[in-house]
Amino acid sequence: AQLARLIRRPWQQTPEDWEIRAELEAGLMAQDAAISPKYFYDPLGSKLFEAICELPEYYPTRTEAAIFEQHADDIAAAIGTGVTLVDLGAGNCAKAARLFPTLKPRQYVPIDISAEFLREAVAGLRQQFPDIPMHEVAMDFSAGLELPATVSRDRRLFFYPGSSLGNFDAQQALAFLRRMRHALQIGEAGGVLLGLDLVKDADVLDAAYDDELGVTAAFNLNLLNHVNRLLGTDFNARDWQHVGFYNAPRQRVEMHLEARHDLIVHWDGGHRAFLRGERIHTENSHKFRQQDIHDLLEQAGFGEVRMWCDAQRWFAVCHARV
Ligand code: AVI
Repeated sequence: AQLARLIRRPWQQTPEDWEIRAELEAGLMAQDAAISPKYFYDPLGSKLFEAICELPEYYPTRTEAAIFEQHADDIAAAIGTGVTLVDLGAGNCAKAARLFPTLKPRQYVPIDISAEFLREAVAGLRQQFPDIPMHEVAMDFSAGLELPATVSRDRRLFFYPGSSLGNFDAQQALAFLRRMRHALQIGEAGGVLLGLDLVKDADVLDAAYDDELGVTAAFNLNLLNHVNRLLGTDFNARDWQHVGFYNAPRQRVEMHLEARHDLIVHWDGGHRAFLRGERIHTENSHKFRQQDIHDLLEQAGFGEVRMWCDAQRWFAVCHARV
């Protein structure tokens, strides 16, 4: 069984339960406890993220959509039509769907870790765009970008919007871009289309990640319920509070869950005591300067970088080729 698992391709692999449990356990036992942000996205977490995107304080989704709308022709001209559109972390697929009329992709390949949510989204999209072949892939693409053979290798465009690259640290982001470049070099010349959030006033960032209605708080706290199901922990979300703020020296928004009082979390085979005020680090969301983006893409081996921004320079969309 172990050998069979090793020769399976990434899209055929579901991480074994023990691997997930080991990762979560290591994070909880670390001196500075941490849980990976990929565990936000259970079915409820994916819906809460959709709700975040509707919030007045959460400007990235709206700002990015406006850039795509305002510069649609220019962006399409830079990319060219008929690409194999590989949508990384597709979620509800809405962002890519807005590009269909101008990009006219030859194939749409949405990839997401949240299998059920993805399946539902693509079912709706197939009815709306019956002429575009779609091939959804449920996988954790942060572990590898090897795609099924049925996905065309020609002129792949890796679409990674929403500043999701900012959820990696600098080393991981560079490694991920290099992996994309490597995957693109195998086929006919392709490129990447990224959405990246730019450095701005701390007030704007603090509000975007700690909104008045508490939707981001619910999104963060829901992680504990997901971990309860995955690791069998006995977290009670009511014992924790959401903390989200911009850390200017590190150029990133940080999200944490903070214990409201002294408590002990138990799971099968382990436990961890938390003092009141102690935190579990759940997410970093890095913000970029335009020069950072150029440097990062150059270091990863990409060229012909084009960038489009909104008037306030809050967000950037960029295209680059291998
Ligand atoms: C998915 N990712 C780019 C979002 C972000 O802004 O870092 C996730 C998020 N976390 C809190 N609000 C939104």
